[in-house]
Amino acid sequence: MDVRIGVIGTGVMGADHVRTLATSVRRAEVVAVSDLDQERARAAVAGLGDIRIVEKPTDLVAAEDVDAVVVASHDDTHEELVLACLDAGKPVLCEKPLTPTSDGSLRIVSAERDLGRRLVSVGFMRRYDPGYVAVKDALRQGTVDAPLMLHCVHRNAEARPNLPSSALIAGSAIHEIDVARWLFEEEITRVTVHRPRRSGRVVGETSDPLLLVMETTSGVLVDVEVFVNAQYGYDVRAELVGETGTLSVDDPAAVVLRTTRSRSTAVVQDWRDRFADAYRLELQDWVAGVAVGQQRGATAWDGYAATAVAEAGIRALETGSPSTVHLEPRPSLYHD
Ligand code: ISE
Repeated sequence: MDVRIGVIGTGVMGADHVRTLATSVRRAEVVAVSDLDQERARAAVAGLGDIRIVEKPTDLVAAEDVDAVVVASHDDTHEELVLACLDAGKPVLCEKPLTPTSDGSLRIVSAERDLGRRLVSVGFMRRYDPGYVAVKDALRQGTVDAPLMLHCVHRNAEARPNLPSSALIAGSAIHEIDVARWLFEEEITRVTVHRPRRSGRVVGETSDPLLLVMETTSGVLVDVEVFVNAQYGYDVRAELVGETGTLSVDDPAAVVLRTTRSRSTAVVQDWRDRFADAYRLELQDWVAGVAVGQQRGATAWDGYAATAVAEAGIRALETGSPSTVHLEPRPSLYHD
């Protein structure tokens, strides 16, 4: 039987998920969507068959014909909606960040621990990107021996005027925070944030770019350049340095153009192009897991830990000093 899905939030990511689920994911059926903006909800389901629009998101969670929920609404709404899914005993895939503060994520972790089973997955889709997966596999096989450093680049073409500088950490670098925890299977303990000279292309007060330096439990150093007004396009790369070699992830460009003494590849415009496969594979794995009663992908604990690291980063940004990550003990529900 198909998994009947309700999607809350039909903005950029939510609309993308509705389309991917409805057209490219096996055993998935989108039955309902909900958005504050009814017009936007209607546009998101247009041409995708019989999908109803539910005004109140909590009604969508409670609906009898909804087996599982995708939460892609504003970050501030995540906690209430994920908790409602836990109350209803329904699996939920929540977009990153799980919540804006670590306290909120911890309340979700506690609710899930009390329930005694994992129903929450967090949309850290890079865990499904074929490039990052290949790096993790190679690392596991010992191809470059022990990891020492991870250099990351995270550039967006442009951001909205006056984006809070904290969003570069909580909204963008949080992907690298999750990638580092997932690759090295250990926690990040300390974060330092440097502010290079501000780009003259930034509209408003945003401190852009930023350079984060993070340390893991075993002493691996992870540096992340976040630059959200880089102008030329979307560019996400990483190079892991091991004891005997390096592993790099770059944009998987489809076509190499050779013409009058030049050789070039295109740069994509945003993350939906760059990570289209990752999003599809993430949704496919989530649906396959729901169908057999298993939680897949990043857990609520991963969401909490990433938010706690982002919080330490924001403190480091504000104070100009290194900041220690505070984590509560990990409940046994998340030990595997
Ligand atoms: C956005 O929300 C994402 O998740 C993208 O992957 C990231 O590159 C972008 O900076 C965020 O705003």
